[in-house]
Amino acid sequence: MTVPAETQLKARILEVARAGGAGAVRVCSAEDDALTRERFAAATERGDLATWPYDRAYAARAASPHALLPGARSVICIAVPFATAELKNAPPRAATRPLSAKISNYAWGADYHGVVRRVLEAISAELDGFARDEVSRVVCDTAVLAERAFAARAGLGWIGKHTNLIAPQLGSYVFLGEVVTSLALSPDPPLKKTCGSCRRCVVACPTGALRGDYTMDSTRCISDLTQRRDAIPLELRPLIGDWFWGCDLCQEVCPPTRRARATLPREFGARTPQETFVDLSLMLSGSSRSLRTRYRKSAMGWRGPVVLRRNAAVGLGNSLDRAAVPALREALRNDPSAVVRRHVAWALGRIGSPAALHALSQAAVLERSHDVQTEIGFALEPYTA
Ligand code: B12
Ligand code: SF4
Ligand code: SF4
Repeated sequence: MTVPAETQLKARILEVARAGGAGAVRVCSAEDDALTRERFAAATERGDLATWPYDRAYAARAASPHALLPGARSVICIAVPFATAELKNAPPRAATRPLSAKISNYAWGADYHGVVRRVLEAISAELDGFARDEVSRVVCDTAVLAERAFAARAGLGWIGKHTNLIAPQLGSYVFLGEVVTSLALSPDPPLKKTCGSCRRCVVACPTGALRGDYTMDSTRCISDLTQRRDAIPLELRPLIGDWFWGCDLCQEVCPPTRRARATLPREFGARTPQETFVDLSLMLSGSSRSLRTRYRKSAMGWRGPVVLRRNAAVGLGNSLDRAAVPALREALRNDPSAVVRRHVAWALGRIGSPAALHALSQAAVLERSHDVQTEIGFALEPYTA
């Protein structure tokens, strides 16, 4: 490609990306990334990603854009900011809704996948139009690619000790997306930046998931715990605190992210304070059909209604509020999912009021699931010694 043609194409890519909401766009080569392959494989071998179906073969694919598009030569990486300024004049959540829990700000408002994908498809159309052929493939979240690693290679930002990519001026509250293309575009250089001696995120993480060496044990991360499909390990449930979905703590304390927080893209920002938390009793009593309809278009919907009700049970347990007992008692009797009833039993045990213990003792007689019976036993144990 001639230099003027490339300059023109890159200018056009930048234009459509910015028009769609991207805050930064950079390019890197699509060559396999051996360091990423090894780091990714090491993470799977340590067990950091035990809740995900990742292994050494997956790591090799994630480090190779060619696996997505044979003949790939470049990767165009974009960052779409979603930092949302604090909602001004919002009453404190606890004052208005005591039995509620927080949603991580990446899941407020519209599901980001659609928004990021639209920008990527606009870039892809420019590339295909330029080449008069299909020369590109879009990637956001679900395709097998180590997105942070390629974004860092393109100099879109650097990977912080909280493992998120931090983009200069935008911070880490950015979604990433890529267009892999067989066109050869001149690459941008990576940044020469690290976190230096800062360790704020490591200190702020309540579960000890961050090691401080730019790696994390995802199985301890609240974001993972609230998204996994099966039972949440008993010892980690109290550490989830009042998070219902995802967690922002390591990014809230991150200096470059804090500085960038003033950015307010409308597409993701919560429109009302009610979008930033959930009413736990209502969530727990929601039917699968109503929850599916309500959360279909949000980033919280993809794991389905059982996970939402399970998280509600954990939040109610962590509230330690006796007002949660009627909703929990009802769910212990009637929720169709054994996974949900297990967490409900735990929550009642954690609250430990006479009404909560009575509900557990009644359920011990009627419950048919072995797993739920075991949880009821654990929940009653401290009170029967
Ligand atoms: C699985 C997954 C998760 C898992 C595991 C996260 C993890 N850290 O691995 C869980 C559920 C925990 C998770 C949580 C979140 N996620 Co997530 N997640 C993914 C997903 C689908 C795959 C990530 C993956 O492959 N992880 C495996 C690890 C080994 O790979 P990696 O993260 O790329 O790590 C690389 C670097 O850390 C580097 N590395 C390793 N060691 C070292 C050492 C040094 C010195 C250095 C510099 C680098 C380095 O090499 C690794 C291999 O590539 C990606 C989308 C994608 N396809 O990439 C989104 C993605 C990473 N998630 C994203 C987001 C927004 C989140 C949350 C912020 C959501 C929330 N608020 O709850 C949290 C952040 C939690 C956190 N502190 O990381 C964004 C990240 C945006 C950004 N700015 O970085 C992504 C890119 C989705 C997107 N398209 O925007 N996520
Ligand atoms: S998202 Fe929360 S739990 Fe996960 S690493 Fe960050 S602070 Fe820790
Ligand atoms: S809080 Fe500090 S150590 Fe953690 S990612 Fe941000 S700059 Fe890096």
